[in-house]
Amino acid sequence: MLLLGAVLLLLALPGHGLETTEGPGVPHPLPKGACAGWMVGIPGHPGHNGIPGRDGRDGAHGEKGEKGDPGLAGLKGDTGETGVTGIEGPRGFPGIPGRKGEPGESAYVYRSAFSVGLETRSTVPNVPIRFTKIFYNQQNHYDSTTGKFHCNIPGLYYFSYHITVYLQDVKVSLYKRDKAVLFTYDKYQDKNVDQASGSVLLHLEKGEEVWLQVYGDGENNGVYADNINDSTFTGFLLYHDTE
Ligand SMILES: [Ca+2]
Repeated sequence: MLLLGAVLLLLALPGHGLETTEGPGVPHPLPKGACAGWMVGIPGHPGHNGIPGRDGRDGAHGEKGEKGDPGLAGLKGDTGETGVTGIEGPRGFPGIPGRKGEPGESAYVYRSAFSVGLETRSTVPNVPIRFTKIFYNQQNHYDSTTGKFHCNIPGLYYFSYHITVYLQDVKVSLYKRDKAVLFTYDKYQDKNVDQASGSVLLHLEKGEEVWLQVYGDGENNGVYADNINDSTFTGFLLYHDTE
């Protein structure tokens, strides 16, 4: 009976209504009748800017850009390997002939030749036969006044003779430096014309002489010549000495 009497007392207190939250720790709200007469306050100053926020995330990839300008030329490269040899070209045109050369000296220096014949049959034994019909004697190494060939160029010489034999036998010799080195004998046949001949190679030193001579004391002196029969004596240098 006592508890029920307390609740009823509370419900009977004015101004409390249903505000059941009221207790000993909660301030008492101002009475409505007292706020109606207060003035509105001055607005406060704006606050300070805040601290900048953190960086945002990376953006999406952009589109591909345009092609750039060409770069500068690079350095010159190394020389390449030698190529394969090509095919030989066609033959060229003939060149202009060169000038005629000067005459050489040795060509004339080493010439020596003669070829002579008998003009009359009057030959004397034991002396050189004088051949005075000159076929060739350009170097004058044969002396027609003595009938002797005079060596001017040391070397090897070729000599030959062809004798017409008439009326008498013939014995002739080729002489070199007063010595007979070659002999030819032909026996005359009556009422005939014979020939006697001989040839030889001789090495001669400068100054040596060669000639043809009737051998003996005149008993075999049938060496003959006339308009249609010749007796000849020939000689020439084959090789000159090289030293
Ligand atoms: Ca004979």
